[in-house]
Amino acid sequence: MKKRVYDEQKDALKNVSELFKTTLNNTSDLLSSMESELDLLKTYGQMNLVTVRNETEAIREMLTSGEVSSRCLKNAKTTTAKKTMPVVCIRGLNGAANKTYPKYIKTSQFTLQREILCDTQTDGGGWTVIQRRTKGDVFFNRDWDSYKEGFGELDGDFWLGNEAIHILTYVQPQELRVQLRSGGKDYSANYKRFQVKSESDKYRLQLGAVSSSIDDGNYGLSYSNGASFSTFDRDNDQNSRSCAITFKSGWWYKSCEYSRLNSPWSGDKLRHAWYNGKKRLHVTSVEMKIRPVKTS
Ligand SMILES: [Ca+2]
Repeated sequence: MKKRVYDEQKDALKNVSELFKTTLNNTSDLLSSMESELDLLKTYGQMNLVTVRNETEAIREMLTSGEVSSRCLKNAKTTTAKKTMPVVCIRGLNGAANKTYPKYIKTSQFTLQREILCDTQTDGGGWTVIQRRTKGDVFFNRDWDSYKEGFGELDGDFWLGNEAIHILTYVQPQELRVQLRSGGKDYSANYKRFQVKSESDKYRLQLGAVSSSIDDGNYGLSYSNGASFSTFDRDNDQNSRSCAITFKSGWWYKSCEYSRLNSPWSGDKLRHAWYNGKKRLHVTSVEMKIRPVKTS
């Protein structure tokens, strides 16, 4: 009898202790999320200040040079309003609470007026997925406007959209991770900086240094550094023909490419979709994801 009571008390204590541990973990996660958001707000505040300063300077120049017109002022104002702070995926939701969060969660993105997909676990999490090819059920040979707006569903294959990617990479410096599966093996290429310029700059790609076994800085996506985006209806490449028509997909082509991760599925793979300097890899799944560069 005594032993039973003792065991029951022991179990009860154990449960309380477990509960306490979970609560502590959750609180710690919440705190680190809040910390990240504070950092973000701080960065955004500084960026806003810079924007206001630059635009004040531009308006002052217009006024003193006599070039001012109501149209110029209106344009300057529209541009500022568009670049408001996006909500981004938060780092640090993994670790001790690995089981609490699924690998992918959707978050409402108010600036972009859509949901975004967050990868909460890969290398510390905090990634916004901008491209995914895993099923092959979404048509990727689309026109300029489709690539601008984005297409597909977050649960399957999709392209987030060049305008959204531009805004996300304009507001804060971002890093890029390309994850691909080839020949039953997983590879990743991490780029220290990733920015997509505005539509007037043809969504030009700017990449930083890479660390990867499948991109040595000359091949893979690195080759596309500085390239404008092209689609079958907008030939912005450096080839006499249209690379987007040849490879049936929108991409950052030069003349033409060492990566084409939006190309059509052929059976169960994207054939020859990545050149690593030695050979062309067939890709059976790919994800491209970005997150703000750590400031500290
Ligand atoms: Ca061309």
